[in-house]
Amino acid sequence: MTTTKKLMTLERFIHEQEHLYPTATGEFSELLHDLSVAAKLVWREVSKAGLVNILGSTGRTNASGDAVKKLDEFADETIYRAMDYSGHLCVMASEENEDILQIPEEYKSGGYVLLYDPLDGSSNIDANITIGSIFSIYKRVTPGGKGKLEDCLQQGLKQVAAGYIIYGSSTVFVYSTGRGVHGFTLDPSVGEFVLSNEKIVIPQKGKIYSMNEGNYRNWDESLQKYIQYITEDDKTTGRPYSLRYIGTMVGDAHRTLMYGGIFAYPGDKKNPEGKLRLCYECNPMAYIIEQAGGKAIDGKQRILDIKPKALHQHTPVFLGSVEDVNLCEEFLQGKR
Ligand code: AHM
Ligand code: MG
Repeated sequence: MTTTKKLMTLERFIHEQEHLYPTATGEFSELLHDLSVAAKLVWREVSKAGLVNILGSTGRTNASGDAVKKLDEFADETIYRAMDYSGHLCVMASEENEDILQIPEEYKSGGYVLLYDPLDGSSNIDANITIGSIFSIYKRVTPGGKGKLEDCLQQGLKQVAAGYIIYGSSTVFVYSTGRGVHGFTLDPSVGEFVLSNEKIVIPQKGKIYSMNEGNYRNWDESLQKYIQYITEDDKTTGRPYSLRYIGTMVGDAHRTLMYGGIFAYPGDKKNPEGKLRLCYECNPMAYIIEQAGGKAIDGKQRILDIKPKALHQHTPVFLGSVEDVNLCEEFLQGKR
């Protein structure tokens, strides 16, 4: 035997990480394992979407008023069904459902809470463009029995884990349990996620901005000034920035995590709270970005400090490299 390099699957990594938490019961590891199974089932369906009659709208709208695609429904049900039986969760909530999702009567209720966006970027499905699933795990705050809305409406800083699965040119499972951010790429030939990016660190500053500039006219003047500034020519400060926008938060945030820069979905004159949901999209992404050494704010405060009032609440979001978010914040607060 000549090599000592570990073949690090997600399974093994989770198992080895467990030893870092002396009080760990293994419950939490099982949750992450079940999520990875759900991710593979969703990936399998996403990757053959063009082959079977699963594309297109069902004609219904979800709790946030968006058209629901069939793959959204599949992902929503698959994640719920992969997670409902373990006895570790007391309640779930999904972007596709108005109310909290109870654990079926026949299964035990546990100490954790799962919030998820089953298929983010659904408007991109028909064009074969990157989509993803996002998740957030909290400890329950109610004493026992069935979980309640209160368990789901916790500040993002209370997350004990968060992550996403990006179905792109390859499928990558990215997660954090508060000790850095790690990425695992799916090897489809064996159906295993293998460690590809250990301890991901976001660059301090990037050269890319990512926001739907079609909304420019409705943005606040302070944000328009920021865009004018970063698109000016000045090589000494790394300007102009390049614009990249997929329209799938998972994809845009993942690129920002890997390459640095800023991703934002601001509020505007039509939608002061923006489009993205605090509990399903912004909190988990803010957790990942902070864990990787970046920053995530709503323009006035840290995303993770916001106390949610409703499951489907929206919030403006600006996240990415510390220097880029700091600069944007200075503009937003009228300091530049
Ligand atoms: P959804 O597909 O889960 O409904 O998420 C909303 C998506 C985000 O992924 C993305 O950042 C945003 O909507 C894009 O919105 P827009 O088309 O207004 O730029
Ligand atoms: Mg979404």
